[in-house]
Amino acid sequence: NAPDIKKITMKRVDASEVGEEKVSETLRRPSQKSAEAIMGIVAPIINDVRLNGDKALLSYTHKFEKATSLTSPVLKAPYPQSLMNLPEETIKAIDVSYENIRKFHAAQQDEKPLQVETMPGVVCSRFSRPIERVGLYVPGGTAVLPSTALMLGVPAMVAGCKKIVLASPPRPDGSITPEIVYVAHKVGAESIVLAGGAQAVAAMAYGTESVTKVDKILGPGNQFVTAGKMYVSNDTNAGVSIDMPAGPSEVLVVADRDADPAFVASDLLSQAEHGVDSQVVCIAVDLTEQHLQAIEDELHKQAMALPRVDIVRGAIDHSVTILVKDIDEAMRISNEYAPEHLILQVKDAEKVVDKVMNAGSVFIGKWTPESVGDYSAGVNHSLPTYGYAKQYSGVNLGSFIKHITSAHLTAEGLKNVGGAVMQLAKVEELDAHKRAVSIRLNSLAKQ
Ligand code: HSO
Ligand code: ZN
Repeated sequence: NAPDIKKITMKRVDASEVGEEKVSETLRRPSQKSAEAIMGIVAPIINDVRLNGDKALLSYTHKFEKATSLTSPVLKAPYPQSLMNLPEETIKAIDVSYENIRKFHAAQQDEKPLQVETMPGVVCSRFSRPIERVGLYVPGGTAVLPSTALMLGVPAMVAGCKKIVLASPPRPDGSITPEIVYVAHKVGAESIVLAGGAQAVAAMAYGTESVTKVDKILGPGNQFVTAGKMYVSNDTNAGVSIDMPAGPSEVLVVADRDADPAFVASDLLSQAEHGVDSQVVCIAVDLTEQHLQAIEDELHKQAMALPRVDIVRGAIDHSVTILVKDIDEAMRISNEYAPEHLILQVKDAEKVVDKVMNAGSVFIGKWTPESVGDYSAGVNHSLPTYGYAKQYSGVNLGSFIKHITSAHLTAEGLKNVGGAVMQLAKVEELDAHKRAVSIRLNSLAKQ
């Protein structure tokens, strides 16, 4: 085949020429196959695993992962050292990342239960407890992702979840990459489910003979995993929740005249190499034609040297550079797009953070590539995509805990608040509610 020599370049849209509406139209995410459309495929798989357990789970792994020699769908801790043999540099890198992620998530712990006396003698509190059993999905596919195992496993461990179950599709020989086994070992995961797709989700949602049933399933995945998560979270018989809706990964880079073209290009490409469906946006703030050209040249040059250049081509094909006049306009567009990752390569980047209203995670200044957040800085890389940064947070310590509230009244407290309660119960015509108060107030009156 002749090499693809077409220049790798992003289309340009000048916001002052086309107007706001056209800009938002350009930034509309490619429409996803709706989860409903693939429900028809995943529903029978999920039901099969729910009804037939391990046998069904294994048969899908034989079929979809081609791991036909696999005889047990689960690897239980303690994991043999032979499954975690890794080069020293990789162990060190995992250890450094683990420690930074641990520190940042441990700091998210509530220091002490919150307590407020709303009226004399009426004390309201809130305290947290870990979700007992969590299932963490680590995708297979075009890249091995031990970093995702860290991003999910470390906060689960810090939160104190009693049972951490990892799931990841095995390789055709039935094995799992040693990096993932090592992370499972470090975070204290009780088992690794050797399965992918909706079948892995179903196994964790309902449990099988050898897979532990969990209370919440987290982690990114392809459309089958996502549809599977939605399906089981809607089934009240499963009693399982999920982290957030998922879509393809994306980055938005805001660059002004301070930005280094080579740095900007490298950030755009590090997202583009994730998948052909990745979306990459550059907002150019008052850049000269020469500066824009320099970014484009760098993008092409760096892309051509990448092993995943074909994936990059696919992603860059539907990506865009938007030209704007000033930083306020840039941030208006960014907030409307609500990117999973927002990179600020602008002068006084720290000050611009005040203007960020919607984003999964922000990377501030020229020395902060997104890659550091993907792996080792300490922030989480499981983030809301597809515009869901408008209402969802990324995975954090709170994703693994519940808040429980409590009220504690003294006799004086009940006297103070009882009148309001009885009046509202009267309005709602719920007499038993009213009586639960009056019966006590009467008893107090007799004392
Ligand atoms: N950028 C991806 C996470 C990742 N990058 C994993 C490298 N490995 C989505 O946030
Ligand atoms: Zn990444």
